[in-house]
Amino acid sequence: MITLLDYGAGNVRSVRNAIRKLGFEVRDVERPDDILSAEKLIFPGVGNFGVVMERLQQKGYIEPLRQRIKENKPLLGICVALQALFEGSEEAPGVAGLGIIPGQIKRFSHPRLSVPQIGWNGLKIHKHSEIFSGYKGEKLYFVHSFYATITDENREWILATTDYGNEYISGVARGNVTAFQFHPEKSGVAGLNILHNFLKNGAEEDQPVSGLPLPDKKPTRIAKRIIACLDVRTNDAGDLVVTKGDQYDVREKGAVRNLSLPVELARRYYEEGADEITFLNITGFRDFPMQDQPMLEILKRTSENVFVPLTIGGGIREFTDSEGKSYSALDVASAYFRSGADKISIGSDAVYAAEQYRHDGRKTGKTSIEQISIVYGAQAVVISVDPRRVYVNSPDDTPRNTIKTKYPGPKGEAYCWYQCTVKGGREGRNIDVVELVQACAELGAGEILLNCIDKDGTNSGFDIELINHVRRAVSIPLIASSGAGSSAHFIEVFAETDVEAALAAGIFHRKEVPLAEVKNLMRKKGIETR
Ligand code: 1PR
Repeated sequence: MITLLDYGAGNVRSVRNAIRKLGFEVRDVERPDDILSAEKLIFPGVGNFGVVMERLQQKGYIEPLRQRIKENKPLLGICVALQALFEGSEEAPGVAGLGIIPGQIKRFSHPRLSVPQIGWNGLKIHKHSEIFSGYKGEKLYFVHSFYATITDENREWILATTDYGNEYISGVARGNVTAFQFHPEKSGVAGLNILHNFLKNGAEEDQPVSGLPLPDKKPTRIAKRIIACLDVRTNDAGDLVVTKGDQYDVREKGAVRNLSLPVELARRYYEEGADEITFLNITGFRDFPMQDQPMLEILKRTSENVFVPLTIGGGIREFTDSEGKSYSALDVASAYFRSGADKISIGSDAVYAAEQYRHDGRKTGKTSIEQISIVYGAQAVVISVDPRRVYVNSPDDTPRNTIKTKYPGPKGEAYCWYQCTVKGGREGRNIDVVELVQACAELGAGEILLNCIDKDGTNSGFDIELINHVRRAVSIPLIASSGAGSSAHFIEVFAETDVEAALAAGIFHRKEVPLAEVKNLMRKKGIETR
């Protein structure tokens, strides 16, 4: 029996699912005493350091946690839970951590690296632990903006370190207490194996583990991610299907294209090695997700078998239902997180939020981006951008941000700007892609999913000009999307732009290009991959 400390932050469902998948039962901490009496305790954490500490405080969990650690009872901390073991964090100045490990949590601030770190990175292991039994050095999934600093005072705690700009602590252990910055429950088979070692054995350190390279001093490198995207909507028969459009038109001979069933397809991509899976409820702007329970159901069922990050978008906005009940965008996002999402993606509502922010010139704290980012952390908020090219003869012809293009417009126009759209490309707005992403990043978004209506479904390659235009504008991670037609297109986008990830839909759905082929070519070309 495994005990889970669910204090209402982030996606705990995945941890629960992973424990069950590994054949163990889970019960929740209901009272502070349960923390002390648990045989094995998992302390997960997603989101803001200050929010986590406040929730622990409110529930009376701080002292029992300290006591449990003092008594050397088995505990596995994940992500912010590792950070909570330290004295404090730049994320919440003045808020005390548990103070078990000397040292502070700092924000990544490397000029050439995007923050948050989102993706698959390696470990340098500093001491033996049973928890790494069977671990062969695979990359594991990290998502965080803050990191634990290495000092002389905390060296005895260091189990593993990772490099992202600088070297930081990615694993700590002493006796039966272990914590990781990465998410074992989201790190595929390698992560599940680490979790299994804890569930099975505990994590007593200093036990010799055969065959483990120790310590590996080569710097670790984050992988470029390959994301499979499932556009989901109800077809005319009322079934929720995976569809795929050409430049956002998903109908063929009048009917919605049906390419597969969402849960089954997501599982296939997990097994084939996708680094992440995204669901976009493409009619979410008109169907309200809290009433569209099938979408939540899809997420719940997918997260039972898929142990890589799941993003879901569509319909995240405030809403009043027919009975007059109001839901905030945060309520909608929370329902998605509780159902197994690691990140949510906002499309139309991000455009309205950015327009409002640019108009007011100040943050109100009320936009969907701000609300969700404050509670779940920037790393959980993706902005899905649906831009379309607008050609002009000269930058002077528009107040928008233009680029000189290698591909002139229909009348030979040498410049273009990218107009943002809402409602799945159905309505163009008076804001360009640079204005949008900058405003969203300032409001607290943690990642940009950059689609391109002109390229979507064309198999002609990513829009490199658009991607570089946006890359120059923001320093949060960027996912290139729309247009992938071959493995070579992924090589091109990673060689010619500085994106962290590339996403495709049609070629994977139609089995034209297997995910493994993309990864193999990346390896051959020396592009870091998982
Ligand atoms: O506005 O917050 O409700 O979110 C709706 C979401 O649905 C947005 O993220 C928007 O991008 C998406 N969406 C709306 N309509 C469509 C459509 O296709 N008719 N799909 C749509 C967007 C784009 C990508 C696609 C890539 C790769 N699809 O997700 O998967 O372009 O395709 P490819 O590799 O086949 O070229 P809200």
